[in-house]
Amino acid sequence: MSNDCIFCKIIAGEIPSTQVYQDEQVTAFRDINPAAPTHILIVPNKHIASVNDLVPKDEILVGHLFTVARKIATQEGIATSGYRLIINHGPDGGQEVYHLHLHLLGGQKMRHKMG
Ligand code: DGP
Repeated sequence: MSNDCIFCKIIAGEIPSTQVYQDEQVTAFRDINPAAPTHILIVPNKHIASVNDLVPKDEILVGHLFTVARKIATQEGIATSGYRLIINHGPDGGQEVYHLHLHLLGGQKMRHKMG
């Protein structure tokens, strides 16, 4: 846990969130500023600042983020209609919170392909 990380505090329950899933490796909660009817952030429970901080031993954890995303998409009823998974990295990628997170967006047709 990083003491000055907002997502670490959410994972620990020190800051409230609308949690939709948690297991030993990851936590998922609704984005405070949703960009789509379903907008959920899936985050590793251990503090990893960004994609650049991943090491080979994190590969199973990163794969788990995706299988949890698929599970939550089913729970949310958007698995068939479709959804978008996004990881922003660094200033040009638009990363605002430096705790690795996978955005799960759905419930509407996404307007932009990229950029
Ligand atoms: P990114 O730009 O990829 O770093 O996305 C960060 C997201 O985190 C952004 O969509 C808003 C969300 N967010 C920031 N602070 C909080 C918070 O305190 N609670 C929740 N639920 N979401 C937050």
